[in-house]
Amino acid sequence: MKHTRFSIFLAIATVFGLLLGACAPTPTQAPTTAAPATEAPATAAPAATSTTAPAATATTAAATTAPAATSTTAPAATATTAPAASSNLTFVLVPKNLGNPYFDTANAGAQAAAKELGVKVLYQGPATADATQQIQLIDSLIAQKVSGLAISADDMNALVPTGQAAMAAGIPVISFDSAIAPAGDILFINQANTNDIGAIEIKMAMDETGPNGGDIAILSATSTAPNQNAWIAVMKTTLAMPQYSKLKLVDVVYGNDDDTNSYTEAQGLLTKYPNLKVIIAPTTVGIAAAARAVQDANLTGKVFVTGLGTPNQMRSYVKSGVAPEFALWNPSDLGYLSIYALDAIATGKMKGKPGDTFTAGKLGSYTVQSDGTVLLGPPTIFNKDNIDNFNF
Ligand code: RAM
Repeated sequence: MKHTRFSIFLAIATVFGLLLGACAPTPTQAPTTAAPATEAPATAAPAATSTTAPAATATTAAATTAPAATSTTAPAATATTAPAASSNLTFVLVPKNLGNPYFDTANAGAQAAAKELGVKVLYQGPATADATQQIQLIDSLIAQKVSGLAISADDMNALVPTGQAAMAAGIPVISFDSAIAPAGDILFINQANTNDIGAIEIKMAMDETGPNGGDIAILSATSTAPNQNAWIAVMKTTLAMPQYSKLKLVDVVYGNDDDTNSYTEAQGLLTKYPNLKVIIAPTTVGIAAAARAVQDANLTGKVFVTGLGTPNQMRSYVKSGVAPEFALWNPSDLGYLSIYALDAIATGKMKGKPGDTFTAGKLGSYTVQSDGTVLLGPPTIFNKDNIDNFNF
């Protein structure tokens, strides 16, 4: 599937190659805004239109979306502090949402890669982790003829037509962190093996309950988040294994990667399930909010929290015993690797097909796997013994 799709992309890209070269945004032309949340929803291009949008349509879209872009709130400061580019390539790192330290750290790695590669990387995302907002933003970036997109998808399938529209306009699309379905991108930069991430979370929950097990609940991100949903599916399969028969999953709730929502959902779990032993939050936003809720409810030592978090957000909870252990990869490396992969595709160093290899600076060499993914590496488990060795 990816082979065929990419062949089409390449053919179109070749046709528009010179045009793109001539029209590639200079630093001053580069998109300077994000937050499509403030744009009128009516300007959102419907998926069907995006699917077949030729370059000419994209140009038209530029005219219609440009005013909205200039009137929206300024993007993250990083977008304006990107290093001076030595080439005319402008890539955009699109997180699920802005204001999430996890993605800010991914952007720090992306900026380091940009500096090394002599390209410009903008950091623009929706205000909330919402696929409709994310699609509006990406449509605007397509219209502005950016040189490549690295996207953490808010919805696996909803973003396919948008990804296809970008590629039809000669803009390479990769997903990172949270995958677009294969038809909508060239490859996916996966932070760690999906099965490993799901299984580790159940193992950590069992570590926290001890051999007697007990009730556990999951506090996730959004209900459409491709990465969390994949991990939850693995968690459910893992729970069916005999060694976890004493863990009982009583609920799955969604905090939408919003701190306040996540805190409220965690409080709800604590109230609804008096015998709850562990909250597993496979989201850096959710795990920090759940830990705070347990601490505020004076349930430290009675209810434990685990899942995926950043060491800086979780340090105090590890030390107080609210969250004795949790896992994550290095988000900075994820952003760094994503930009190297995108640059390798945009500059023709590789097509991004299974079996293709590329070099990612300090991280070394990577190969695109048969399923169209590039694997960053195994996750790290953090606990009181090692957490002070990490600062992100
Ligand atoms: C949140 C986001 C992100 C996920 C991490 C673990 O920051 O949902 O997509 O990978 O948690």
